[in-house]
Amino acid sequence: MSQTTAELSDEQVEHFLDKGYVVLEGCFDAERARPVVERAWQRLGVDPDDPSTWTRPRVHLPSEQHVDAAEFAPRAYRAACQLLGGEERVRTPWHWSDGIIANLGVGADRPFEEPSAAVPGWHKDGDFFRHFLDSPEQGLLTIVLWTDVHSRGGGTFVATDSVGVVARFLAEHPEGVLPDDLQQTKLIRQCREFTELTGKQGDVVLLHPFVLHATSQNVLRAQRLITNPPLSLREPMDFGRSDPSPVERAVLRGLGVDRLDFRPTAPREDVVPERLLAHREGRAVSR
Ligand SMILES: O=C(O)CCC(=O)C(=O)O
Ligand SMILES: [Fe+2]
Repeated sequence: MSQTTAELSDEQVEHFLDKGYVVLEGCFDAERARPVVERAWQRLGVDPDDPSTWTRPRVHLPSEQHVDAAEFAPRAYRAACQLLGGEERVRTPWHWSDGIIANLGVGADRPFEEPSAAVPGWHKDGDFFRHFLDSPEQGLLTIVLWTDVHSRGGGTFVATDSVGVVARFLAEHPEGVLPDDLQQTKLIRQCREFTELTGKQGDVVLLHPFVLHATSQNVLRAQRLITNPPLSLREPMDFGRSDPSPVERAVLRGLGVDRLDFRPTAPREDVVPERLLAHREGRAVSR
């Protein structure tokens, strides 16, 4: 990618390589967010200003409408393309849907637990495919903040040293790993650094697809609406090319090598998760 189109500074790219994520502040304003947020509250069927109506602590709404991120949040779009090695490597358009994930008080009935390997729910995203080290389906993990997200108010927990852990696991399994087999505590127990992602409405967090993360408690019972619009690659990652993307470089760094000739030993495969079956029928998922 040429210098003139680089959205992220060298420092931001280094933060992504080191911690597995980068936060882009103010990618869209309140006015643009309003219709999406108002519709989300309607579809949730609750009064945003009256937490006594929030009977389901966690709801994942199906996607009904979408916008093109390139138009809606061009800085986030450019930054995502940069991390993936350029727009030509990305499956476009990048649709941002209204498949809102609401955390309206998960675990509000018990004291807040700081992020650590001991909290439940750590996972790598991508419940819809067999995972290989070079998988193209989940090019980046992304978090769009549709409301402010406060500390102890449902900010997603992330393990900031998980990219290397997951990279080593996938490198040891060239036959691929099914989604359920990736959600094991064995991986999170190898991680030592954890953080809570907070921010303002309009912020967008771009994360390495190998970052382990977990839903946190929202003991404040604050409004917390996010989406995770996935972004995929046109081709599998290539760890042998002369100009690896920051996402590819993070994998190489995690494995402690400069280049790698990786080849899957089993076919790529789609998996249909219960979440997708429910969403195809227009049902929200609470869990
Ligand atoms: O709700 C959150 O904070 C995280 C959600 C998540 O990681 C997921 O649904 O895959
Ligand atoms: Fe996730």
